[in-house]
Formats: sequence, structure tokens, C-alpha cells
Amino acid sequence: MKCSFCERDAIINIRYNGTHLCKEHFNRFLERRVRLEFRNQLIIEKPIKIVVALSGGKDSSVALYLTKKILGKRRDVEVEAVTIDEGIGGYRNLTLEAAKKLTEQLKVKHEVVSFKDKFGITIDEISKNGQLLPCSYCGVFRRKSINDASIELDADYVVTGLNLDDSVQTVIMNMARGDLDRLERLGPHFKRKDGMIPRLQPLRKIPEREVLIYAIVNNIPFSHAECPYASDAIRNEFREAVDKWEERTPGTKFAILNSFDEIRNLLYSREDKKEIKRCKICGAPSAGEICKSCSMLMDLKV
Ligand code: Q46
Ligand code: ZN
Ligand code: ZN
Repeated sequence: MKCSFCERDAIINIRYNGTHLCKEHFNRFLERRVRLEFRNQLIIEKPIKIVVALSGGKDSSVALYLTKKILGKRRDVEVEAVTIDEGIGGYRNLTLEAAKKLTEQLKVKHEVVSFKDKFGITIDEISKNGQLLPCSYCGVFRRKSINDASIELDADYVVTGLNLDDSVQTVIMNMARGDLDRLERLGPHFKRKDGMIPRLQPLRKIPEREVLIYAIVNNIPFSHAECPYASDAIRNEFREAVDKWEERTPGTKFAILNSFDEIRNLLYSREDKKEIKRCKICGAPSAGEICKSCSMLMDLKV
């Protein structure tokens, strides 16, 4: 199959717009949308530092690569990367290797924060002792680690690799749970609030399949390793449902995300919001007296 715009062979077909694209046109098509996201999400009025939360998987590796490609040449933007090492044998060591390779290639400063150093316990140890599934602790500790590291690095923004598929699943899951507070907190964030570094999501409109193909055709180092604890059955059900809707009506994922963006402003203006306090132990923003991370650490008796 030839590219819809030139004589070269196509490497991908884009169902939602009916085109076939060669590598060059695919790169242009994807990068244009990421540039637009940066333009919509980012305000640069002074020199800023952006920290990319780099796991070493395809999404965050593409996010770092494109952040550097699109913003790295600007004098008023500094780009660094942070990887969280949760202590998951047979997985994190592999993704960490990929993350190191990419940051060296891009000449980006790279910091690694380990759960062992920060919290005194790894996810492998928690999986033996914890009351909940490892992912419950992992998500809370990771968010805190990334936010704390970004504050220490004096970052203005954190970039995450969240793609279109992740975003849509998260929106639908929170709607199905009726969790408006969490819906409201979903990124991208446009300003610093209550000690939280705003999150940029430059890939939020890029389908997962396109992120993967972009990583492969541009030889971006990333790891295919999967976490041994990954078993989010509920998310998988939502993933299957959303994929089925998209299969039947291409463009559904964009439509859901665009609808969410429209109603988001209404969520911001709600009056019955919970008051944000400060955690009595670590000082982080928290819905209760003690933040989730500190209360989990107390349960684990670390
Ligand atoms: S790393 Fe951590 Fe994930 Fe592994 S333990 Fe679960 S949350 S699955 S994205
Ligand atoms: Zn072409
Ligand atoms: Zn706390």
C-alpha cells in the first residue's frame, strides 16, 4: 500500500481519517498533534524546567523523546527525567536499563528514586506483607515520589506518557464510579495547586498503537517488559469495551476525550468540593488529616 500523500510505502493505516502513511508523513502527523498539545497545555512566561516521568516503557520514552525534540532547543526550557524504581525484580531493572540508554542518547539529566531509599520498602517486599494488592501501594507511592522529586528538582511541570487509550479508560472508569473528585484531578493541569506540580500529557490524543509504532520506527530505546503484578482486571474490562466501540465507530476515543474536556470546566466550578488539607506527617496536600501514602506506610509498619 502506498502513502496517501507521496510515492513511498505506507507503514500504517489510520482508520479514523482513512489515510495510509509512510514513515515521514506518519512522523509529521503525530508530531504535529503533540506540538499542538504542548501549545495548549504549556504557558512559558519565564525559563522553566520540565521533568519527564520516565518508566522506560514505550509511552514515557516517546514522551521524553518528543519533549526534547519539540522543546529541547529552547533556551528557556530545561528538560530532565526521573525514573521511580519500585523494587520489582525481573521488571524494573529492564525498564531502568532502557531509560538510562535513552537519557544518555538524548543527553538528558536522569534521576532515579527508589522506594527502598524513600520509603524503606520495595513493592516485592510489600507483595509478601501488604494487605492490599501491590498496585494499590505502588500507584500512591509512585505519585508521591514523582511529585516530591519534581519539587526537589524545582520543576515547573511534570510530563507523563499517558496516551489516548489510557486517558479514555480512566475517564470512563471514573464516570462509572461516579468519582467526580478524581475526574476533576485528572491532568493535564494548567497551574501549580496546593503543592502539586502540574502534569502535562502531550500524548493524551495519540492512540496507543501510534505511540508504539512511532517508538519502533524511530528506534527509540524502550523496554517491552511487563510488570509481574499487572492484573488490573477492571481496567482491562474498560479497555475491551472502549476498543470495541472504536472498532465499530472509528473516532469514538477522540469523541469521549473531547467531551470530557468540554465538561471539565464545569467540574472545576463545582461548589461542593472537598477541602484540601495538609498531611500532618509529611505536609503533602491531602483530603484527610494524614495522606494516603503516610497512612499506607503506617499500615505496613515501615
Ligand atoms: S508497576 Fe506498580 Fe504498575 Fe506493577 S505494581 Fe502495579 S502499579 S502493575 S503501572
Ligand atoms: Zn508519505
Ligand atoms: Zn503524608
